[in-house]
Amino acid sequence: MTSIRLSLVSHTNVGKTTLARTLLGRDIGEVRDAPHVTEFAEMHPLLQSPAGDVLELWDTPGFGDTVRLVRRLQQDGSAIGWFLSEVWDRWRDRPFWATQQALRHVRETSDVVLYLVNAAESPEAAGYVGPEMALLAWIGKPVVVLLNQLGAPQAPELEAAEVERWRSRLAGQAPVRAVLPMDAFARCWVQEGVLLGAIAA
Ligand SMILES: Nc1nc2c(ncn2[C@@H]2O[C@H](COP(=O)(O)OP(=O)(O)OP(=O)(O)O)[C@@H](O)[C@H]2O)c(=O)[nH]1
Ligand SMILES: [Mg+2]
Repeated sequence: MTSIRLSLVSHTNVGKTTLARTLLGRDIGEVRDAPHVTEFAEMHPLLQSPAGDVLELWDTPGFGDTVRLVRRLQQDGSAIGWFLSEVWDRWRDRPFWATQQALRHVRETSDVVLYLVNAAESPEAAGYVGPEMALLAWIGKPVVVLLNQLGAPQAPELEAAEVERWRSRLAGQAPVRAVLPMDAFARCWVQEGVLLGAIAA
């Protein structure tokens, strides 16, 4: 029996729990338009084979304040060990506490990271993406980027141009294996099939 562990990871409030609900087809967790709503990494079986193999989907707490964290890591390369072992106060240091939960989860559990971005923002405006990719690169697990919040379906050439903008923004980021449209609200089985193909690769 094999388990493959997929982890939804992103900057806080981008839509991990919402996308988990879409992929699972049921209302797990808590969704709210606020930072740091999800507190702990949580597993939900996405697919199960009769033999007992499981494709696990993990919702995780969102990253926060990674710009400050990465600045510190650039000054001291070994600081990631310090960051992961430090005791952050869950209420006073909420962004760091949640970031630590997410990073520990990825390091200890993930086979594939599904990293969401808010595609309603331009790639240039999403300043958190660079630092968060740097953290994921340090951990070294493969990353599939999902473009969430694309909005209502657009003409195919418009959507392709948008995907291309994000692809070129993310080109050269070491852990990124694929960049795919995957909007939680505009649910589409074709997208889900493409996602499973990317995970299989
Ligand atoms: N328009 C639109 N809104 C979305 C989409 N996905 C999520 N949202 C909204 O974004 C907000 C945050 O969604 P969550 O799923 O709670 O985000 P999260 O990444 O789990 O947040 P944390 O757990 O706090 O890190 C909610 O108000 C959602 O309704 C989407 O695809 N399109
Ligand atoms: Mg959440």
